[in-house]
Amino acid sequence: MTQQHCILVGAPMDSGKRRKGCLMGPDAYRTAGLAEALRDLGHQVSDRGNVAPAPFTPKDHPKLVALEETIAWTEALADAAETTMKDGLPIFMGGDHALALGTVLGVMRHAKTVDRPQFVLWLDAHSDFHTPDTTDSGNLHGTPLGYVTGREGFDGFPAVDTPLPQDNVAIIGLRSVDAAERAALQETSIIHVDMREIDESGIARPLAAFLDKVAAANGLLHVSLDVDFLDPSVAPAVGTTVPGGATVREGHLVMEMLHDSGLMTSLDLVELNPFLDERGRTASLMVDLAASALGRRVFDRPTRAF
Ligand code: 6HN
Ligand code: MN
Ligand code: MN
Ligand code: MN
Repeated sequence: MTQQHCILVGAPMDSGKRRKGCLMGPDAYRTAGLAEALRDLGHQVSDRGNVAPAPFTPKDHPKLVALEETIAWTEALADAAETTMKDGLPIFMGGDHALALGTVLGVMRHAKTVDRPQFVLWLDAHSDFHTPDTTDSGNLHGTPLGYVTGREGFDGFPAVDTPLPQDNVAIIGLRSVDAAERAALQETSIIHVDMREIDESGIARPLAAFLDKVAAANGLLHVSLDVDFLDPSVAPAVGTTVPGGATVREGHLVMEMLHDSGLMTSLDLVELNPFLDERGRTASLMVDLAASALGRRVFDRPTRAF
């Protein structure tokens, strides 16, 4: 197996929604043994500690939650992501999903410097395709895919000079899409796979098609894994649970296929709220999924089976 340099980056960001607790995520991953699990697989692992936002001045806003804090985090995480990409495979330990405003922007900047196309795989119950104008909740963790694909309305955020092409994005696991997101998403060429499609065809088929596309383009692949992609019965530690999510095995299969593809170049682990966990089971499951993405397996397979 190819040895990687896995770089753990803590992103204790909690400003993307009202309910607090995701700031404890990075330490929960450390406690659950993320570094050790990856080292056991033969990888070199460094932990660069936690990113912090530059000082910001909070203002009252009629709708949006913690706008200024979220902008400050976006700037800091974009810088951290761009830098870390030069040195290895960053694993961003969240923190809520608003952290992907920054991490995806940073990996996109890096991709530009190495002249390769960036792709994004979004594993989530939600499409996170809102803009600050369309969100009903005011929670900016529902906006990162809108931001990085160049939707308007992100005043005050770093400019997205070269938006992520819609064709380079796949969302898998959908079962909670707001009306405004659905209307906007249906106008795009973003690949969106809902739970019904997964029930009917299996999760491997749409994922394999997307991975083939990334490989054909010699792309970089950022994977953003939201805890609520998984069914709440196995992953309760998240504020936005939606029943009917991915099973433990569906989660592992995605990760195992990602590993076999050799395509993943960066990973977000987001929305873990340890305050809502049951004896660390969600944190441990997320660590196991990350380990599968980095090569943990029962037996070697000679070839891919589809
Ligand atoms: N997440 N669509 C809802 C909203 O508030 O905009 C939920 C967003 C969930 C965010 O999955 O990271
Ligand atoms: Mn999300
Ligand atoms: Mn979600
Ligand atoms: Mn929404």
